[in-house]
Amino acid sequence: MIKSMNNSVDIALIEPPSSSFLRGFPLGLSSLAAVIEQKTQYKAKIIDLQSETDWDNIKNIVIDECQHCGINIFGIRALTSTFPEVKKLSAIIKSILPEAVVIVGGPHVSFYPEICLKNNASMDIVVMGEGEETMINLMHAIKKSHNLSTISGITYRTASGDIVRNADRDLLSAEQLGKLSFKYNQYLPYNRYSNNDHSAIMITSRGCPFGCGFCSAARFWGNNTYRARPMEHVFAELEYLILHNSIKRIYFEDAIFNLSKSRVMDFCSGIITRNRDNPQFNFTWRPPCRIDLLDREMLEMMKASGCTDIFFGLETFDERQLRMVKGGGIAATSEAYRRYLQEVIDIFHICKEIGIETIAAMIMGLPYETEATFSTNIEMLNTIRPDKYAFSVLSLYAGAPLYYEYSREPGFEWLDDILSRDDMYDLLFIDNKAEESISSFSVHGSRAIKPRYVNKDVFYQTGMIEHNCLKIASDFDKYRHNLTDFDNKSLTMKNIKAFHSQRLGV
Ligand code: B12
Ligand code: SF4
Repeated sequence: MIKSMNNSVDIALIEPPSSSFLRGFPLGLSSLAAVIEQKTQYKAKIIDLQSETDWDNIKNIVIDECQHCGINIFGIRALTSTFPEVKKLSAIIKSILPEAVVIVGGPHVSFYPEICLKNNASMDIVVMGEGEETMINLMHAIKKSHNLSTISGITYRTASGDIVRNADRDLLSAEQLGKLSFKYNQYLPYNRYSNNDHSAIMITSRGCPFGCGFCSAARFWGNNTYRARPMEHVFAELEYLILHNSIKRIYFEDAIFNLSKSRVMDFCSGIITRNRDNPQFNFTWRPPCRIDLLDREMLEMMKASGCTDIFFGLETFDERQLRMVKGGGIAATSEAYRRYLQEVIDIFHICKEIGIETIAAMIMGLPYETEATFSTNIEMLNTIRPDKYAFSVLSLYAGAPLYYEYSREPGFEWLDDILSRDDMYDLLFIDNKAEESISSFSVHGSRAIKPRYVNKDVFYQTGMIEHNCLKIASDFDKYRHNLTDFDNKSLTMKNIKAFHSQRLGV
């Protein structure tokens, strides 16, 4: 068991290296650091390695923390995309300090904690789901060499090597969320992440009730439940950011921001009133919204309170795909589907009219994808003309309903131990029947499709380029006749690749 050392920092919380070009303020680790310091006598620090690519350097950082700072407890955040780095990092920690305790948490490990520990000897404890309360108990137990058997929310390796999964932990109530500290600036300076626009990210709620097929966040945050922080707590954080940390722009990162109309209206009027009382309380903001829960009144209030743009997860406009993957019954019947499309058109129209920019996020490669579904999407994008758009290729994340559907297929295993990121995409094509034709995925169930080339090089670069969606449509038309084996029945991966290769010149 771990020795208790008299060091000034007791735990290093690490955001691992990330190959994604998206990097941001580690809110989750900050919340853990804050709660550890608020509710225990222990000290935490955050090490952000998101942009670090040099593993010698990373090793030196770990050596420094272990040998010079005397830290012997490490907590690492694991996403699916960063899991290979998490493994490498935990192995390095153990090679330098074999008696270190390595705790992992976050969306990737939470759903399969036993397998994660079984396959990774350098990891000692998995924290499942929401981490704050669990970390408080865990810090006390580790520091005092107590038994871990009574700590809910963890899976751990015993001294004899057994892997034990304890009971899940109850979620924090909305009231408890309202007591969490948000003074994160002491761990990492906001301006390190603010891209010259003096921005910060913030979350006003946890969870979402909709359970869309591709989404793991809804299950991660408590099986499709939703908890909103008390409004006064949200405003206390906003005041801290705007008035005390010179933040001028907020990106809200809630799973769903506009679940309740009255909450959105209260939020907007709260901003307007505070700004009237103190003109320094002035900022612009961008929320993620579900389009079917918006109306003109809300949009006008949002605009009046500084909302400049909205991120819409639209994903697809195809009726069958919407019915299958998008929660909320928006395509439960053909009539509902038609109403939904009209709603989308109306909301985009209102946004344009009142001057809110729109960002449309689409998913490529959902079950039943064909050239026809892709064309439907392009057509609709041409109708609504978002200011920006993003196409991503479907990723299968543990926790997402589609993941479980896929996992019922014969031959499916949780393969992460033997996978590098590259292998993962190959192995998802395990029977390879689906490799060429997206439409054949529907025949074989809801397959994961995330071909290497699409994810790593092509779609990401293309999809996130922010320009008018007409561009992609016209490019598609321009290149499609060059695609020799386009069979007009299915949009093949090969063709998508060819299309984007030509377009990007790669
Ligand atoms: C904000 C956000 C971002 C931001 C900031 C990320 C950051 N560094 O924190 C940006 C835009 C940069 C981003 C980027 C990406 N993101 Co993101 N992001 C989110 C989002 C919307 C909120 C995350 C958040 O801050 N939540 C609030 C905090 C409090 O929660 P948390 O970080 O999860 O931490 C809690 C628990 O997970 C747990 N915990 C987490 N880590 C640890 C570690 C230990 C030791 C312990 C004990 C506990 C613990 O305790 C914390 C407190 O309760 C989530 C969706 C969601 N609503 O959860 C997606 C999400 C996390 N992102 C996701 C993805 C895929 C990505 C990208 C890979 C996207 C891409 N294709 O490039 C990149 C990867 C970036 C990276 N560094 O690796 C997925 C991850 C799915 C998965 N299984 O891996 C999610 C779940 C969204 C989804 N699609 O379902 N993201
Ligand atoms: S995609 Fe959005 S609306 Fe659907 S379950 Fe996830 S967070 Fe909720």
